[in-house]
Amino acid sequence: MSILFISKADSPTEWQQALASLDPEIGFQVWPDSRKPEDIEAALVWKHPPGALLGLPNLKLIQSLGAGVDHIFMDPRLPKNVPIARLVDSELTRQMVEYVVLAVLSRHRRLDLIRGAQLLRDWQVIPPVPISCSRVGILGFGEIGRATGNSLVNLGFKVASWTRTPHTVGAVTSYHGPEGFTSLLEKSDILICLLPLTAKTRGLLNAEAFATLPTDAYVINVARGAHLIEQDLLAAIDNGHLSGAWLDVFDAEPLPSNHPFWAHPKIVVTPHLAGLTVASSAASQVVHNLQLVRIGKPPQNLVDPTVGY
Ligand code: OXD
Repeated sequence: MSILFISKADSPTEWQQALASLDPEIGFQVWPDSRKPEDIEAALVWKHPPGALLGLPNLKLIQSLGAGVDHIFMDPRLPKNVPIARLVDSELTRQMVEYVVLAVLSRHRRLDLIRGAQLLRDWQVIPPVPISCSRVGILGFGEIGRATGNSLVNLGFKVASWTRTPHTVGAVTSYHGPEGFTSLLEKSDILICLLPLTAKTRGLLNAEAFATLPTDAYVINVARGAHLIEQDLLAAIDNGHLSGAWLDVFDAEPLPSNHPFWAHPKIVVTPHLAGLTVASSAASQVVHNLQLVRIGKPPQNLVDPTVGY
């Protein structure tokens, strides 16, 4: 029995080796060269072509190769009643935390101003502001949000989080629902988006949300480009309300070369690299999920298709 691998972004060789080192019995087929559809028990996917998961009579698991699963729901012809699992991996989480902490600290210590002064050969001392003056708001508080929140709290930041439904968290103030969203925005000098992309979160970072943020606030988006209305962000930065943004995800990826974000002095652009799945770390979860679905149990990190994550 085998796993079907569909991804242009991940290495099939690394995945095949990582899976074989854990269970040499697992066969491995790479789309579109898969020859034995009846052997396929699990599909390991990142942005698979619509319809590619049909015609697999023994498919028991659709496993995302990333933390997000919005790419799976973009397929209007998904097979019915096959469980879908998110990837929750300690290495991926660690990379995301590193990236967000980098962006938050760069903003907090005003690396943009320091670099600007360097380019002018200007020995300008930009004094650090007290860490308590940089209030951080995190939208989305799953595995990655919690780990990020804890790291920022440990550094001394005042952190709040927002989720769709109520949640309790130790040192982090929590908000939920539409009113909580406004309350969190009003108190976020640095706003981090780590939300899953669903019909309810698409376009949430829009002109109204930006206007609710305090003057001079900074936006970090490491979730999906479609959470944010790009023109609204540009307007809020260019009219001086927001001080800038740090973006890893975009509406169109790769970001077109003529896009205004590339050369904007107040926007940092990185090419969707905040967290990249490492096969040797994540493969054990895939094998474990395969074992679970084989005995009729739900996989770990099961997605609820009614909410989309
Ligand atoms: C993911 C991503 O979902 O890298 O893991 O965007």
